[in-house]
This record gives sequence, C-alpha cells and structure tokens, in this order.
Amino acid sequence: MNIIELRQTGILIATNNPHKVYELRQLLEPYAIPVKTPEELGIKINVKETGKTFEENAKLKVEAYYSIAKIPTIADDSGLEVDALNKEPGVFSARYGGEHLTDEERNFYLLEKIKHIADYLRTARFVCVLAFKVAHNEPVKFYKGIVEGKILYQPRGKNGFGYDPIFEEIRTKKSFAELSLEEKNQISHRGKALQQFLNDLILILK
Ligand code: ITT
Repeated sequence: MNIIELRQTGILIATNNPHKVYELRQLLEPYAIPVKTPEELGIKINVKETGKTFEENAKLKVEAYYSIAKIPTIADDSGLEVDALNKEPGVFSARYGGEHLTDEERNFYLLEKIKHIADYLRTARFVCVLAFKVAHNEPVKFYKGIVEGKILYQPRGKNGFGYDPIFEEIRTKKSFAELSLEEKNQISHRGKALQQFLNDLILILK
C-alpha cells in the first residue's frame, strides 16, 4: 500500500470511545488521511479485553476490527498507572470501580483510595499503546507513549475525558482537563504514540 491508496481507504480507528476518535482524528488531520469510525463502517463489536498488558489488548482489538473492515486499522489500549496502587488501574482503567460508573464517579473512587497518600507519593502515568495493521499478510505493529504526572487531591478542569481532571502533568503542572485539545495532544501518551506511528508510516507505505 502507498500513501495514495491509504488516502483512499482511510484508517479505521478501532474504538468505541468517541474521545479517543476525537483526539486521534485531530492528530491525523494534517496528513490528509481520512479517519473512519466503526459506526461509519457499520461495525458493531465489543472485543473482550482479556489481555494482561496494553499490547495484548491493543492487538486483540486491532485484529478483531481488521478482520471485518479489511482496511488499515489502528487500535488504542490505554490507561492510568498509579504507583501508590501498585500500578492500578492499568489495563482495567475503563472499568475500575465498576463497569457502570461515570467518569466523575470513577475519579472519586480512585481519589478516595489514595486520600491518605502524601503528595510526593502520588506519582502516576498515562500509557497508550497503538496497534496498527495495514494488510492481511503484514504483522501488527506497536507504538507506545507515556506521560508522567501525579494524582491530585481533587479534580481540576473541564476538558478531556476519563481521568484527565485528576491527573497533573509533570511539566506544565496542569491537569489534563485544564489543557486544550491541541495542548493535550502535544504532550499526551496518545499524542506521543501517534507521533511514533506517523514517523513509521513512511517506512510501512511502499
Ligand atoms: P475502546 O476499548 O473501545 O478503545 P475504552 O475506553 O474501553 O475504549 P480502553 O480499554 O483502552 O478503552 O480503556 C482506556 C481507559 O483509560 C479509558 O476509558 C479512560 O478511563 C482511561 N484513559 C485512557 N486515555 C485517557 C486519557 O487520555 N485521558 C483520560 N483517561 C484516559
């Protein structure tokens, strides 16, 4: 596949999370690569995330969606690792504290668990693994992005999604929910993983 063909097929963003689509679409826009969603392609599946690592789950997702869509597909498995919680919630980030909690409830659940932990021990990181499958006979490729920070005592900011309001990024000292989409994408785990993907794409496309 070459870039002209890729621009024709587009890339399927294999996720049911609209916030991930929003962030990844914005990052891919300058490259004129059309982004497709499962919904737009009429694909309705829920992949069981049985893996123990972000890589395993990203692979499960990309392969499941690619086998149906048969166009270049990228999947994202991501989460928050809190050191004081032995790197939980990790791969369980989306369902931590219970499947049906809202983002806000999930954040309070986590804050409650570490309410007695001192500031200097509240270190945490967001991790994102992107898995990309370009064609049937090509192996899945992986790209990983990590951003360090710490867990606040209370949520701060209104932007973003998930754990963004309780995660203070190490350099800006702002919570991810206090950053604009563009600012978050420049430094986030997802932004970093996607940048690696874009650097590699030129080598993948023949
Ligand atoms: P798909 O599996 O359909 O992609 P999902 O939301 O279930 O959607 P994951 O299994 O990868 O995706 O879980 C990732 C969770 O980690 C996500 O639901 C958030 O709770 C959290 N998370 C990941 N990236 C985040 C970010 O940039 N900001 C805040 N929270 C994030």
